[in-house]
This record gives sequence, C-alpha cells and structure tokens, in this order.
Amino acid sequence: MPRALITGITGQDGQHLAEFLHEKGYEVFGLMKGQNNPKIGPLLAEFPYIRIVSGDLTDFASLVAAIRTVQPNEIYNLGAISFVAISFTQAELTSNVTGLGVLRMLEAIRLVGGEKDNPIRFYQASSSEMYGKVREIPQTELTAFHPRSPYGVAKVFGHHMTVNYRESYGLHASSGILFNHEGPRRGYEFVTRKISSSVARIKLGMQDKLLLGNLAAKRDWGYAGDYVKAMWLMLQQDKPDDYVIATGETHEITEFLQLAFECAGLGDWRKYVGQDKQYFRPAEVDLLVGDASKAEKTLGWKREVDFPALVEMMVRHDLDLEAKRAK
Ligand code: NAP
Ligand code: F7E
Repeated sequence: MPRALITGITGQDGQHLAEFLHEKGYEVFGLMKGQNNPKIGPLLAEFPYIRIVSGDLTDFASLVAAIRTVQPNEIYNLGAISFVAISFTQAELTSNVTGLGVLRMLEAIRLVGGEKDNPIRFYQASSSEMYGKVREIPQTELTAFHPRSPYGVAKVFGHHMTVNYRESYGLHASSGILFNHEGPRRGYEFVTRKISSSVARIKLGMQDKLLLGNLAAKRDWGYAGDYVKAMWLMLQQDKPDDYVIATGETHEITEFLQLAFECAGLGDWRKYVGQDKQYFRPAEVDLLVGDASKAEKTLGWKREVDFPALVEMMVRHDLDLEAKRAK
C-alpha cells in the first residue's frame, strides 16, 4: 500500500487529495499544526481514514520526525499561508511558512531520504500568483515571474528551491503551477466562496448585501477536484518536472457574480453588490490565464468541470448548506 504525506490536510486541496489518494488505495497521512487544532474533529468525521501526524512547516525537526514516522513514498506540500490579502499584512509569517517551509521540507527529505530504490517523491504547490503582473498571455512554464504580493514572492522562492533541489541533488521534486481552483470546500475568505455563500444567504433572507473589492480582476478558475488529479499524475512520471495546470479561459469577477445570482434566481447582481475599500489590495494581479498544453500532452490531464458548472456547483452546495444551518 503506497503511503502519502500531505501538508495542508485541513485545506481545500488537502481534503480533495486525501479523498482521491484513498480511492487509489493509498494510506493517507496528514500533517496538522497546533496542539489542539479545532479542524481535526470535522476532518476526521468526514475522512476517518486520514492518519494525523503532528508538525509545522516552520519547525524543521517536526518535519524530519513526520517523515521518519510515516516513511512516505510521496509528499504533497500543500501547507501555506495561502490568502493573498493577508500576506500583505503578515508578510514575514507568509515568507516563513509559504516560502521557507518548502526549503525545510526539501532539506528534511534530503536528510531522511526514503527507501534506497524507492526515494520519496515530492510535489510543491506552486501558484499562478508567481506570474503577477503578467509578461505574456497565456502563461506557460517558461513565462517569467513578476509576483505582486508577499505570497507570490514566497511561492517564487519555493518554486525555485524545488527546481534547485531537483537539479542539485536529483530529488524527484515536481512543481505544479496551479491557477485558481475552487469548489464547495473553498475557504470563505476567497472571492468565489464569499460570493456563493452570500448568494445563498441573500436568497434565504439571511443577508441583504455583499461587499467586495476590485471587480475587474480576471482569473482562470477551475475545479479543485480536477486539479488534485494533476498533482498525483506529476508524481507518477519517471522524471520530475514543472507543469502549468489551468483551464485556458479567463473570467472577470463580474461574470462569476452574474452566473451565481442567476443560478439562485435572484436576477441582476448589481442590486445586491457594493464595494468596500478594505477588500482592495495594495497591488493587484489583473489577469491570469494559463496554457496547460504541456500537462495535457505529457500527463494526459484535462479539466472536466467548466466555468458555468463550477459556479452552479458552488451555489447549489451553499443553498443546501445555508438552508440546513437555518433550521
Ligand atoms: P488552504 O485551503 O488555505 O489550506 C492551507 C493549509 O495550509 C491549511 O491546511 C493550513 O492548516 C495549512 N498551514 C498553514 N500554516 C501551516 C504551517 N505553519 N504548517 C503546516 N501547515 C500549515 O489552501 P488550498 O486552497 O487548499 O491550497 C493548497 C496549496 O496550493 C497552498 O499551498 C496554496 O498556496 C496553493 N495554491 C492554491 C491555489 C488555489 O486556487 N486553491 C492555486 C495555486 C496554489 P490550518 O487549517 O491548520 O491553518
Ligand atoms: O481573489 C478579487 C481579488 O482571494 C481573487 C489563492 O488560492 O488563487 C487564490 O488567490 C480576485 C482578486 O484569490 C474580493 O482582489 C474582489 O483579484 O479569491 P481570491 P487569489 O488572490 O486569486 C491563487 C492562484 C493562489 O495561489 C492563492 O493561494 O478577487 N476580489 N473582491 C476579492 N477577493 C477576495 N478574497 N475578497 C473580496 O471581497
């Protein structure tokens, strides 16, 4: 039975990946930080097969201990301070977890090594935020980076470290440059979930208004369930490499709003949506659109859920959830 260690197990992708690997017959271990993390109960209630290991990406010794205990065949490093907005106000913490955390994990893998004939394979969760002020459209694995937030800068560091450890020490280390991916497990701080949950609450009479920031930004949004398959596929290749994972389409926030409000039968979103300065960022990423043709060709990966289906999935899920909560 192959063993996988996932950091960021309580996050959106950690949950999708745990489910996916469990179905593939893996023993799934999740690194969890804190002495009494309140997310542990709900996580194990939904995924009883996940085995929790204590550790923190800011604590090197805990990563070494986790790898020694689990003896994983594959490590998926999904743990991060991942909310771009907070990275501006907690830049040092973000650099430590999201950036240096990658280096600590790579060093821990180098130290522990794994089985001689079956060395540990490593996946790094890199991000389209590394492109920032984009240098070309669409963005590929060869597009230069110009990050626009401390989060983006930290991800560039983690990405280059992953490439460097592959080239310097021959680690089977791959970096997935994933564009935005969403779904019903998305955190409420991100714009898509903020919209889908607000739409549901407005529909049910629990909320009147939705306040957002910059509505002009464009994102290449896919479904998280499709994207974790790509992570796994990368680690099944003989040779480690870097891959862009994206849909190749870009949509403005206003398009998400339009579909979400229509899906709930609320009509024109402009009646409900206002703007508030607190949700604008010091520097914005205006447009992202990825070219995933390398992943399609080499990994055989293709997204299954398109943009309208993604919006509908999120809104329908939140309508059910908020209705249950209201009872
Ligand atoms: P998420 O929902 O924000 O989850 C982040 C996870 O990181 C949580 O489980 C969190 O644990 C954990 N974490 C935070 N600080 C940690 C620390 N010091 N030590 C160990 N774990 C820590 O993120 P996601 O959307 O699932 O994304 C997964 C990864 O992909 C992240 O690295 C993100 O930056 C990257 N990424 C995401 C997207 C996207 O669109 N979702 C796109 C590109 C790249 P707690 O819950 O205990 O705080
Ligand atoms: O913002 C705008 C905001 O926070 C999307 C992370 O998973 O994907 C995610 O980062 C856009 C931005 O995601 C609000 O200014 C307007 O232009 O949902 P978001 P993100 O910043 O794209 C990348 C690929 C990652 O790697 C990250 O980890 O929406 N926006 N009004 C707003 N955003 C939020 N959150 N809240 C608003 O009220």
